[in-house]
Amino acid sequence: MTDRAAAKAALQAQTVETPSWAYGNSGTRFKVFAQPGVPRTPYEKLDDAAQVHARTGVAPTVALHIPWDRVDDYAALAKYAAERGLRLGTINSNVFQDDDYRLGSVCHPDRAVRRKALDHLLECVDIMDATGSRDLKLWFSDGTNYPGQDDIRARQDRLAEALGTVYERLGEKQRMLLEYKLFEPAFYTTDVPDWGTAYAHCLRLGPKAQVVVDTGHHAPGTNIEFIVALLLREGKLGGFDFNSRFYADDDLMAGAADPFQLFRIMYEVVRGGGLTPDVAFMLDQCHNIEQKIPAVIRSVMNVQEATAKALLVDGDALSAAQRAGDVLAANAVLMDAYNTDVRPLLAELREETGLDPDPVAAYHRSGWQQRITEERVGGQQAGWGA
Ligand code: LRH
Ligand code: MN
Ligand code: MN
Repeated sequence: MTDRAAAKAALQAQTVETPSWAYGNSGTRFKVFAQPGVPRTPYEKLDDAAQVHARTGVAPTVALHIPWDRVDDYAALAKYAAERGLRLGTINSNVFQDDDYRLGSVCHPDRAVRRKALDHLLECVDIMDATGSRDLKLWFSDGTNYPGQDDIRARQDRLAEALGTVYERLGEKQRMLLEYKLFEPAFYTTDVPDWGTAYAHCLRLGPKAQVVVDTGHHAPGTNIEFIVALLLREGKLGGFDFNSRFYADDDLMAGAADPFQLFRIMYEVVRGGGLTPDVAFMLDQCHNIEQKIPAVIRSVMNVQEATAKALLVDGDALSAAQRAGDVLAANAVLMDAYNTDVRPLLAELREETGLDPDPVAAYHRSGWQQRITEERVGGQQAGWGA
């Protein structure tokens, strides 16, 4: 038996963090398509994020990317967010967009470049102090393009040294989330290419270091839900960067390319007791050709739908079938939940909390898109892809 009321309570408690960069113009290395009404400042990105939260009720935090969201006064930005019912969330560091980082950042062979990268990471912790953010997300584009280019082991030593220094700087309630990615921009070795490497570093560092799973950062065919189950079991799953992909790091809307995979991931989260604030559910995606705010709303809803289905899995029936070795029955229990149309349940939940049951339609009716199209001229690029 599944408990609809318990599922609703869990859905009401789950929050999804939206990324500031999803609201800005973005593209590929071939072309960035500018859209009308796109934010010109981090403040305007918060205005748009507030629309997503107003329609969905479950997106109260916004991730920042430094320096894309650099401002003079972060406490003022946090206050601006609070006035809109939002909080500033994860601080994403950026040590990949400077000429000095051609051979890497914290793994660079030159000590001076490593120091520059480390100083940026430490500055991000200062920013967290000002914004009240809990998490620092670390993704390194570091790697090499050719065999022999640099010493693979020495680069791991340099990485460990930098991570250790950042770890020591963290406050009592702050965490660092280490994000791995198979390849790109480095094409031969990447210094944090997989969950195992991230896990090994985080394990040595201690409990404030956690692994973050970006769903677009694996080889095709990788069983991501297995990684999720394992990290949760080890107490090392810090959060997700949700997005979806058909080929590589496509950064398409979460749940768009493979909703079944998102369900399987969320089932392991539920099964492993990961539906808690200790696991950060973040979006990390770009909307290159589609309208941005409704795309973020749709993505939040996709995460909610996958979570709802995961919560509806009949755990008793599943474990009975598993104990009996009834392969088909066990699979059927999982598929029953996946094939349930959870949209009425989520619509009901929204109505109960005073929201419109259809967040995308409500956004389109709100007039916000027309307003920003008229008022904002010269929207800001999300940060890369120029
Ligand atoms: C790297 C990544 C990482 C960055 C973001 C913009 O591919 O996933 O999380 O911070 O993209
Ligand atoms: Mn990411
Ligand atoms: Mn990515």
